[in-house]
Amino acid sequence: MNLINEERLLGHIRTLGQIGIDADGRRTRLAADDADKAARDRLCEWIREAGLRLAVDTVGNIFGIWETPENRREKAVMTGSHIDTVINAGRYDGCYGVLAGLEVIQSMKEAGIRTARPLAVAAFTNEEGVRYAPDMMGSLVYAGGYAAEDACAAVGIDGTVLGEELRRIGYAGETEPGFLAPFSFVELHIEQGPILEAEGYAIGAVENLQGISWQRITIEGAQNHAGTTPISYRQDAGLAAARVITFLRERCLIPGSRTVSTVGCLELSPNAINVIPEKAVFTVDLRNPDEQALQAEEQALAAFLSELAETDRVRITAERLSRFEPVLFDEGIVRLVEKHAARRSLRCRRITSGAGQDAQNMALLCPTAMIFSPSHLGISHNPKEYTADADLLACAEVFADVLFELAGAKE
Ligand code: HGY
Ligand code: MN
Ligand code: MN
Repeated sequence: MNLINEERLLGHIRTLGQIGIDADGRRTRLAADDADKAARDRLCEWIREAGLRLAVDTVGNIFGIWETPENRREKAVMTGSHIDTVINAGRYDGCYGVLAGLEVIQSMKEAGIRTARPLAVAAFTNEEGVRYAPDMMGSLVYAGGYAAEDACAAVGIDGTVLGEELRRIGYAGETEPGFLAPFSFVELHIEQGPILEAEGYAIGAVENLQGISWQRITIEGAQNHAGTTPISYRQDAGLAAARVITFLRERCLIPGSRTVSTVGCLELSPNAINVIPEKAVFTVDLRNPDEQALQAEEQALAAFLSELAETDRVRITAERLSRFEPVLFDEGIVRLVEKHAARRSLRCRRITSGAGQDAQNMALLCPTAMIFSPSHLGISHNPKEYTADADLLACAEVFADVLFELAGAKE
């Protein structure tokens, strides 16, 4: 049985993908900014059109809920993801999962299917964490891992406060986070990596997710003249930052290492061509599927920083921005994904999520797993992010089958 309205799903992905395109043609919807508001408004319209109950919680998480008098006392089968983006983003990251979840629920409702459990789709606030840390914030609050007050007090990279921004855009909801107790949670997402396509798989059954460590490092040296200052006199914050960046890459290249690390933000001041930088502020994103190995990476970096402070005569401080341990997903749901993929003759492999996901927080509450669709050339967090319509739809059908079975649905 094919449950979804293919044209409607693809149309929603296209429409949402057009929201937040700036003057330079870059798609950017940072948490609680005006573009995020526009996307939220559009999603809420679609939730209402689907005839679902709309709810917004105190940290702006949006929910579309389908419940009947017969099943409303049961725990809900939940799905969801995010519609906020990184800077200059693709159109599928997060949005695919939210819109496919809405589509499956709406199609079940329209087909007169009866379910033993309510179904709900969520769009979680600030999954990307670009404007406010930590990332995966809305689902972390929902799962009880972070206080709503702390989330609302978060100060952004632009000096704004999340709670005020949510009020400004009209998404500081009344509902308490965690109001819906989930029976299970399944998130559909693009892989954002190259494996499925490169190995010829149509779908991924995500069995685990790697740990993430985010820090902001500040290095303070001495501002001085680029021409007159002898090398031996220099306390060069820019050079010290460069040494950290190369150190991080060397750690990843150690044979057998599964660590990936990224310095995505870097600011030098005073940022003038002929002035030795007095200050470097940059972010470090460290990831590893094994918790002990991730801790070892954090310790190795800390040791390197204290040695560097000595050798380069600079002052170094590190601030933790967010930290998530690796997560194992629910074996039962992973097997469900494999079963329905096989029934649809789709080549499926088990896979690790390299990206952080809202599902990793929902796993704190209930049996949880994810489904990946292939990403062309593994490109993501980039406007060239692409998944063929046929792949989007095939994975959405398996996703529908899994939700159908978890919800105890009857035609
Ligand atoms: O950073 C991540 O892994 C995700 O895109 N939030
Ligand atoms: Mn995502
Ligand atoms: Mn992302």
